[in-house]
Amino acid sequence: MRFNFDLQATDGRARTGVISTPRGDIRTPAFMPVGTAATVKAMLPGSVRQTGADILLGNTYHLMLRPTAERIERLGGLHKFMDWDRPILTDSGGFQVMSLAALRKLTEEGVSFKSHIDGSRHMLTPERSMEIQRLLGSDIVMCFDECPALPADRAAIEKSMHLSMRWAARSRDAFGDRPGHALFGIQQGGLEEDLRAQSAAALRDIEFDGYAVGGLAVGEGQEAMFGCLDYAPEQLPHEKPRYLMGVGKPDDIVGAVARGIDMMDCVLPSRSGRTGQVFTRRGVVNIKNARHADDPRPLDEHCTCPACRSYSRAYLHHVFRSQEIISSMLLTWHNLHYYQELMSDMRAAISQGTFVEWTAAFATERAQGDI
Ligand code: PRF
Ligand code: ZN
Repeated sequence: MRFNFDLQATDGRARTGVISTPRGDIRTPAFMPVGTAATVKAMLPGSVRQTGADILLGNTYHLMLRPTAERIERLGGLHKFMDWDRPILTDSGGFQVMSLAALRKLTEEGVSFKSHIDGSRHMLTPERSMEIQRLLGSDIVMCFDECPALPADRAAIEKSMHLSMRWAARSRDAFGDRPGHALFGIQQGGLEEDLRAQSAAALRDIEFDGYAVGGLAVGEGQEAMFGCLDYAPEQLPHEKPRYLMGVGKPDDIVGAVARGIDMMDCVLPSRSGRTGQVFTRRGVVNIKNARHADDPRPLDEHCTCPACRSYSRAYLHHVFRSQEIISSMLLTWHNLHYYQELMSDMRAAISQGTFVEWTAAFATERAQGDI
């Protein structure tokens, strides 16, 4: 069975469809929970699935350092290792090296660095990243790229983009022909429209199964990011999935979908679950706040997640303050459920041709603030 994207409906620039893979379908627009270290923190895989996730994201950088890709391969691959049998997309490692590793050295060949875990020396190249992602058994493999932090001057962004495009060609060659597995290219070019266009042209020439918009949500702010998303997705092939990497807050996600993005990932719902930040249809709630201490109501009376079905705000406040493990479990579940419901609501609105009305209602409800 082949990897395929079936674009089913569009509404303005927003799109809905299905990516089919041998490990199951991915309904788009799709949100991918982050399972960096072979776990979505505080959640069992079956629970992640119950929130509505079709696909998880894993990380080359973390897994190559611990427990190593070779060990995961010996143990039967990442899906078996973590007990998630649906699709997994893996990021290629370059972005995480730049944000987490020490003593990084960037050359034409790749990046050498010291592990943030034990200081050991490693090298990532396009070829090694492809090998690691193959050993893991990743269904959607990302090209090895470099993502400059913004703001950066145009010359630096241009140079980095060209390096990423040479690495994209090497990634394609090293990936080879692997039926049922997909390789996605990653567009770079900062906030420069012409560099984004050059990057898109280079990637289209190489030919990928899907295309990511990289290099955004790196400090430029929402307005600048949306400014770039007004043209960047349109520069990429219409008939292939478009993935915006590392985004974002609920309103970032809605704005990205409105501009033609099909896939996203972000640590925000899971990480916020562990820090007491809760996403609801009426905005963000901090469960630590004393105003919840006596509140018998659920976080969100319409939400059907276990945190809302069975527990009061008072209980969630108590277990958070007491640093009980169940606090991370319940709040992560709620946040992931909220994100997946957001995606399924958008898919339905796009199918029905009511996406503009849906986004207006989304904004109105959030403007009301918490109950
Ligand atoms: N490249 C890769 N991974 C990423 C990014 C990127 O540009 C970003 C940028 N938001 C997040 N994760 N490979
Ligand atoms: Zn809930």
